[in-house]
Amino acid sequence: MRVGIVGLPSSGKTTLFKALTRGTVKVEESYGQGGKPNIGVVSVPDSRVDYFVNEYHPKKITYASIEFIDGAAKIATDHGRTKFGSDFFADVRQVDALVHVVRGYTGSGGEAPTPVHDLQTLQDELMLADLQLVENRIPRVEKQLHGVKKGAATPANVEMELLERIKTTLEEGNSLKTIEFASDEEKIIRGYDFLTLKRMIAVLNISESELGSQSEQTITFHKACEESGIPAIELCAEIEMEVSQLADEEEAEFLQSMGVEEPARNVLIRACYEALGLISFLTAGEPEVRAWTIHAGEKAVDAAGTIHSDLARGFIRAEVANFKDVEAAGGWDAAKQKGIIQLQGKDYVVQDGDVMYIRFKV
Ligand SMILES: Nc1nc2c(ncn2[C@@H]2O[C@H](COP(=O)(O)OP(=O)(O)OP(=O)(O)O)[C@@H](O)[C@H]2O)c(=O)[nH]1
Ligand SMILES: [Mg+2]
Repeated sequence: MRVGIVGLPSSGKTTLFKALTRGTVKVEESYGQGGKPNIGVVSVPDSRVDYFVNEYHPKKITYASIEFIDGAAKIATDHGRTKFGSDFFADVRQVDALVHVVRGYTGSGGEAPTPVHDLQTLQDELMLADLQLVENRIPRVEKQLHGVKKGAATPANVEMELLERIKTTLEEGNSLKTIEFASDEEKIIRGYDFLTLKRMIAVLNISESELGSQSEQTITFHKACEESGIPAIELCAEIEMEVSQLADEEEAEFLQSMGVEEPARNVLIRACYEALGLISFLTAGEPEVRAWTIHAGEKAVDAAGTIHSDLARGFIRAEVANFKDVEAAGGWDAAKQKGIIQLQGKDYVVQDGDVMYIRFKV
């Protein structure tokens, strides 16, 4: 799963990226035009994995992960107006979701923050980028339409009708999320990687002094996000970055002294996971304790296939218990003795936090 970090210049994207990756990725500080994006893989924090690590002391520990991409800011300033190059979003085209960082602190030149305005500015830019995509595509499909009868249900006609509808929607300033696509249309759409169709999370990057208080600005921002159907969180990227560079124990101590349970980066990582419609199931034993990623709604046989295709092919049954019940029972073996573990067939819909043992035959 890949998540792209977007936002206006100097909103704190790279600072947030450093916090998310805890300094494990070397960051190019001054990439400017034509620079490379920063890419880092981040573990999804999961206390359920930690629980089994304590129980089994496994040889290998694997958390679920998300790849974050901090896009190079290909941006120019033209007569004081920020101009997005046509490839501004090039680095984040092929992502599954976007994190939109919005400046909530006073800029280095004393500029007051305008988060709601900035949120809209970027939304508009995403729409313009999608519009450009459609406008580039239409002439190509038009060529394919030569000699095709109007109204005939050819793929080119279907695509053309769809492109026109998308174009109108965008020109009217509406999100593509407002369109209901038929299943054949959805297939076409998937190939385009429209930005406004991607799931998005907004991050209000507030100043340190605002931490811990719900300021007017934060409340207004949350309201604007809610109206646009965008989940939002606030954090201070600079503090997050500093905290993230501490060793685990130091970090825990620091957070405790601040009265905070966990770093905001963890809240954000999990929010991304959720926004992507992902859940985790767990496998636990001495060789490995691992969280596996599947989409909500997937079945036991899909879960087995995520581990290995042989497990899906030779699937017999799955032993399943949810983590909460395993923990309450005092571990997997205890849960087994108490009869909490159930045998489930191929079609069982896996729940987040299910602990599974797949029985299979090759
Ligand atoms: N006061 C304050 N400054 C911040 C915060 N986060 C980032 N900054 C500062 O804002 C400037 C830009 O931060 P970056 O993380 O480089 O911003 P960016 O969005 O990656 O910028 P571009 O890649 O140039 O678009 C830096 O000088 C940071 O120190 C914050 O939470 N509070
Ligand atoms: Mg940057």
